[in-house]
Amino acid sequence: MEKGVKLFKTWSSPFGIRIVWALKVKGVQFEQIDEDLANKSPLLLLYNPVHKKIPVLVHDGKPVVESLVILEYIEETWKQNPLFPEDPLERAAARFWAKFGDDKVMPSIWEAFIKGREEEECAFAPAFENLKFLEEELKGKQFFGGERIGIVDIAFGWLANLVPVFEEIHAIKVIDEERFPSLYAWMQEFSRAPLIADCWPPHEKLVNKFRAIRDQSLLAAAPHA
Ligand SMILES: N[C@@H](CCC(=O)N[C@@H](CS)C(=O)NCC(=O)O)C(=O)O
Repeated sequence: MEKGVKLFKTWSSPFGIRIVWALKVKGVQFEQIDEDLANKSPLLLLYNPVHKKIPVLVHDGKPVVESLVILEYIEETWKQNPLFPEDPLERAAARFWAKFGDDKVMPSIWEAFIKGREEEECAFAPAFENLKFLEEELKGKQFFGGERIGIVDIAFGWLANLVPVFEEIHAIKVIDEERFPSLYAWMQEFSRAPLIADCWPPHEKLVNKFRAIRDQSLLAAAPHA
C-alpha cells in the first residue's frame, strides 16, 4: 500500500485550498498534486470516478472525496489542533454553516459574478441576503470558531480569497465594511493568519483566471447575430 498523504487539487480551487489549510493547521505533511482539469490524470479518474473532481485526499492509498467530507476525515484522523468544537450542538451548527456556504452562499455569489454587469450591485442582492446571516453569526467574534480558526472559517475561506477578486473584476464592493462590518473584519483577520496566508494563491493570477472565465461565459450567453 502506498503510504503517506497526497492531495489532488488545482492552484486556484476554493475547494482544494480548504484542504491545504486544514492539513497545515493540523501540521500534517502532505504531497500536493496540481491537476489540469482540461486533461484530468488517470489517477484522479481512478480515485474519484463518480464526480471526477478535485480535491481528492489520498491517505495510505485510499481516496476520500468531497471537500467537506475530507475536512471531517482530517478532523477524525489527526486529533491535534481540533477544527470542530467539542459540544455536539456546536458541532452540528458548524456543519450547518459549512453546508449553507456551499448550498447557498457560493452559488449566489457565483451567479452574480458570472451573469451580473460591472458596477451593478443589484445582481448581488440574493448574495447579500445570504451574507446577512453570516454577518449575524460572526457578530462579536474574531473567527466563526471563536478565538481561533475552525472548520467554518476554513469552509468559508474562499470568501476572503475570491470575493476581493470578484470585486475587482466587477468594480463594486460586495463585502463592504459598512454593510458587513463583522464579515469584513473577519476577511482581514483570516487572510492575515500566517498558516492561511502562506498558501494564498496570487491575487493578480486569480483576477486573470476569473476574468477569462466570466468573459467566456458572457460570450457564450450573448445572442448571436
Ligand atoms: N462539491 C465538491 C466540488 C468540487 C469541485 O467543484 N471541483 C472543481 C474544481 S473547483 C472540479 O474539479 N471540476 C472539474 C469538473 O467539473 O470536471 C467539493 O466540495 O469537493
